[in-house]
This record gives sequence, structure tokens and C-alpha cells, in this order.
Amino acid sequence: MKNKFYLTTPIYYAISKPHIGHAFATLYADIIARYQKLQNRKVFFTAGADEHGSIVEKKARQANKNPQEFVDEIALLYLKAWRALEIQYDVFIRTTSKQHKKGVLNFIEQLYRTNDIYPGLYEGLYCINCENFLTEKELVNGLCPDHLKPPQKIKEKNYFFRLQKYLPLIKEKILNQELKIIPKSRRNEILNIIENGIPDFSISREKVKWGIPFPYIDGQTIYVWVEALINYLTALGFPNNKRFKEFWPSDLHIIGADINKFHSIFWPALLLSIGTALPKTIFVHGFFTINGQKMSKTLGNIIDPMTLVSKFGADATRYLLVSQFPASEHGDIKESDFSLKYNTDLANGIGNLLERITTMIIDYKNGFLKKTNFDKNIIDSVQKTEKDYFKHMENYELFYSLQDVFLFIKTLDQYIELQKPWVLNKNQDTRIDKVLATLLWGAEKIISWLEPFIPSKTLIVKNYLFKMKKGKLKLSDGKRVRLNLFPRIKEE
Ligand code: ME8
Repeated sequence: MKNKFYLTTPIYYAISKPHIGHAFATLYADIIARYQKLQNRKVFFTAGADEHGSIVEKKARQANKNPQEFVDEIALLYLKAWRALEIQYDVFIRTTSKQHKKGVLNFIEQLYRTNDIYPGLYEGLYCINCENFLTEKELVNGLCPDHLKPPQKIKEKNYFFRLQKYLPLIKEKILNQELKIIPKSRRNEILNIIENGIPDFSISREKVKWGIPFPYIDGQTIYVWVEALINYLTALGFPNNKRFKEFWPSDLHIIGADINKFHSIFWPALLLSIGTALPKTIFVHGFFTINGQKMSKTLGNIIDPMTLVSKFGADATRYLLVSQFPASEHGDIKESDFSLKYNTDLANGIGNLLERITTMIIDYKNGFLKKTNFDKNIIDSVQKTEKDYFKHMENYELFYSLQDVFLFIKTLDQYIELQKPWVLNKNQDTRIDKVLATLLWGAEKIISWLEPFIPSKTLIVKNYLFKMKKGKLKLSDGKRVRLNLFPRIKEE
């Protein structure tokens, strides 16, 4: 039987079209999902939209739309962007859907019966942009540290969840790796929060109307973060669908650093309370700035992934976004570097190498290669690359996997320079068979490693190689069908 692999992305607030921050996390998950499928695992991969709560309510009002109409439009923009980036999710879960509401109500009813919730008065600070209750301590110069906006003062009756009761158990599970938080720095951040103590948290709101009404308690709406987290269950048809039984617990939640506390503390506590298994791994990616600045509407530096796709194509955009810096760190994106990186890595790197190899095989051998063994040096190099590549992929270190592949691309480039197949051909040296076969084998390895990253381009290469091996790429006029995978573009 195949091993299952359930992975999720954050569900983004349906308040504006996606930017490259959202695209990054979802793309990251897509690459992992495709990789896992290639490892013959049974994968379920979810994306979605967070459509309730005060920020959505506010944005809809500003747009002069009723909230449902508003989120319907935004959700479409997400679907469009994910299609353009060739994201192959299995379910796009919307929190205004019937399926979600039904599962959430079931969850909250179970929670209600646990004695883990109690009424209280919430008096304090709230950042509407992250839908988060803040303490004075968390503010930076009086502002929410993530949004750099002043929080609201609120005072309302809420229902609280006995979070504190579960902190020792969560800590234990993090320490014994039952609940893995990657990278270490993010795990330590959570352990510190637990160490310093954290108050019980509100799971209902009194003054927010756009949401799911709290069962059994009049005048309360389920706190948007609580129902948003439950999407990871409702996407599988929680509680009764057989898909839920098959795929839960999640193997991997991919999230950004801003929402670590919700996923690594609140979410496990809620699950423990109703006696449901915890996620196995939470991968926390860093945030990027644009040319050193926070991405924001006010600064006008938001990058739309659709713009990148129309300029570079889907595959190159996928590559450019994940090859900037290791996901576990914060990084800076320089949009003007994209063209240079495109030309260096894709046009001159992989594209050029594959064209060189196939050109020689077609021109010298019409596409037909003799069966021979491969060059020992390249065999060694493939084995080393494979070892590193798989280790990095299994640890979700996509940046480093790409580095492994590009190191091997360099090795093959050098091998060509050293062996000079054009000289072997001129001299009718029989060593050419082994050299070309080795190169083709290396090229096929590269394609297999890059498939999760640039799936359409690797498919084009596979088809090209298939035809090449049948001798179908030399035209009757002696010309060759070109493999121009990543045409060079003008640099800015
Ligand atoms: O927090 N760099 O939604 P959200 C990298 N609805 N990633 C970025 C980024 C940046 N500059 N900006 C955003 C929410 N992201 C909740 C989630 S999940 C149950 C509910 C990415 O629309 C990053 O993955 O604010 C971050 O965690 C997510 O967008 C936040 O999206």
C-alpha cells in the first residue's frame, strides 16, 4: 500500500489578490506535493481562502459590496493565480462553504462538551489585520509588529479556551519530536513563548457579525482564527468522510513565520482538547522584503505573481521564486535580479546544456546511441547529487535541492568541455558513444530532479527526448527541431 502524505498551505484572507508572498508558500507546497507523488506516495494537498472575520467585513464595506459577493470575487483571483502558476491542489477550501461550516460546528460542539471553554471579558488590544489579540509587550513603538499599524482597543464578552492546561503536553510533544517544528529557530521561538507563559485565548467574538455563529451561545461568533485552523480538517470532509480517516493527521503544514504561534500552540491545543491527533510537522518559512522594504500597498511595492508569469512563464516564475534564498530564512527579493537570474540559471544554465547535448546527439548520431556503460566520474557525481538532493527534498529544503542540481549541471558542462565530443566526432573516435550516452543519462537525471519545480518544461524535454530517440528530430532539409527551453530575455 502507498504511504499517504497530507500537506496544507495557509488559507489567505480573501481581502485582495494574491502577491508573491502568498504565491511563495503555495508554490512551495506544490513542489513538495509533486515530489511526494513522484516518490509514489498518496498525496492530498489543500489550498484555500479565509473568508470570515472583521478584516474581510471591513474590506467588503470599503468596496461597497456585501461580504459574500466580495469574497466570491477575491477567491476567483486566487484560483486564477494558482492556475497560472500550475499549482495542482486537490481541494480549494473556502471558509464560507457549507462543507467548512458543517465541520466547524461539529468541532466547536465537541469543544463545548470538554469543559475547556468558559465566559470572560476581553479587554485589550486587537490587530484587525492579523486578526490577533495583542499584549502591550508585543507592540513595537505602539504598533502591531507585523502590520506596523496601531491595534484597536476592544472590550467585549468572549468565550475563552483553556489553553494553559495544554501547554505542558504541547511542550513535551515538541521536545520529543512528535510535533516537529522546522526550522530549529522557529521551534525555539515556540518553546520560549511556552516558557514565558501565554494566557488562555478567546475563541469567540461578540462584535463581529461576519462569521459562523457560535453554537449554544447567543450573540457570539466563532473567532476567525479558530475556524480558519479547522479548515485543515474540513478540507478532508471532517468528521465523517473517509478521506478524513485516510489522511489525518497532516504530514506537513506549510506556514509563514507570522502565524507560527497559531499553528504550533493554539492548533495543537484545540486538537488535544477534542482528542484528535496532532499534525506531524510544521514547516515555517521566512518573510521576504522587496529591495529591503516590507511589501505593502502603501509603499506600492507589491509584486503580483501574474506579472511575473506573463514575463517569464509559469515554470521560470516557479524557479525564480524558490531559488532566491532558503525558505527557512527571511530574505530580500530584488525584482530587477529576476531577468539576470533567468538568463544565467535557466537560459544559459539548464536550457543551454540540454540543447547542447541533444544537438550533438542528433547531429552526430541522428538521435541513435549505442548501448554502452557510462563514464565513472559522472556516475560518481550523479550518486553524490542524488544523495544530497533527496536528503534536502525529504527535509523540505528546496533551495538546497536546486543548488545540488545546479552543481551537477556545472559538472556536465565541464565534462563536455573536457571531452570535446566535436573533436571525437571529427576524428571518428569511438569514445564518442560513451561520452554522448553519459551526457544523455546525466540530462535525464537533471530532468527527473527538476520535474517538481518546472513541470511543464521538463515534460517538453521528455517529449523531445522521446522523439529524438526515434530519430524524428532531423528534418528532411537537414535542419534540426530546436529545443529552445528558456529563450534568453533582455535584461533590465
Ligand atoms: O494569516 N513573505 O492570512 P494572510 C513571505 N488567514 N510570505 C508571505 C509574505 C511575505 N512578505 N506575506 C504573506 C493569514 N506571506 C490567515 C491564515 S491559516 C489557517 C490562516 C504568506 O493572508 C505567508 O505564508 O495574512 C503568511 O503566513 C501568509 O502569507 C499569511 O497570509
